[in-house]
Amino acid sequence: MPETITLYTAKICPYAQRAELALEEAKADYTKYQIDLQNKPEWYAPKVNPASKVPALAYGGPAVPADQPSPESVKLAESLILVEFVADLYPHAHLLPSDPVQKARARFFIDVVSTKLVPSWNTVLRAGAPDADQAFLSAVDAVQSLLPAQGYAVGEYSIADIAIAPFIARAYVALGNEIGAYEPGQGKKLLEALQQPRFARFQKYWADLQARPSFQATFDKEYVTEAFRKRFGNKQ
Ligand SMILES: N[C@@H](CCC(=O)N[C@@H](CS)C(=O)NCC(=O)O)C(=O)O
Repeated sequence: MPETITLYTAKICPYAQRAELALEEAKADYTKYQIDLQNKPEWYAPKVNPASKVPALAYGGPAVPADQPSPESVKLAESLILVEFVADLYPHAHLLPSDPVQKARARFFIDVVSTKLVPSWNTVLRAGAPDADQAFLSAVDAVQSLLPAQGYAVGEYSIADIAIAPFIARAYVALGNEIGAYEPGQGKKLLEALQQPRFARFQKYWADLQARPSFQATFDKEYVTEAFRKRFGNKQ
């Protein structure tokens, strides 16, 4: 029986949503504590995560309020590590495929998300570059090429789907609202590009990810839209 779990999270953060998705999928009993990233509590870095980032998780130790973390609980960080930790704690949720080939495929898919999709999306959102749109579309293409004919990233829902869903969700919010480091109008153009028939399999995959109750329980679209507008909105 797993010990007490407190997740330090923030609704805006795609990495934090990964940890939430894993806990929801596992139907874990846990406490969620929102960290205001613009005004972090002074105890957060010294007592929970020295990197001062979300997500972080406190595991075990005595029952204490989330804002008074105990030195006796284990503190863990890094979204993908937390997702695998939750998968290990709750094997009945089958988040980590038991078949070695499927497990390797799930991890390979995550590698493509980490090395292609996330960096290219961050360039569209934060930095801008002449070929940013094309790089993002080619990352989506790379993801799509790994998808089986139907189902999730490796068939059954897994850590691979948890790794990607929060980033696709925020990409749609940002592009649909013209939020990002690009000229106004480019967001809609990129969305239209994603609607092309060549991305039909990706579109179906995204629909399947959104339909998941765990996704609905962990993605506050209105909140993320407003938070993104404030943080990454076009200044012109
Ligand atoms: N590699 C980390 C990245 C986590 C991360 O960058 N979180 C951001 C929010 S999305 C954060 O907490 N940044 C610290 C800050 O904003 O001060 C992970 O996968 O968990």
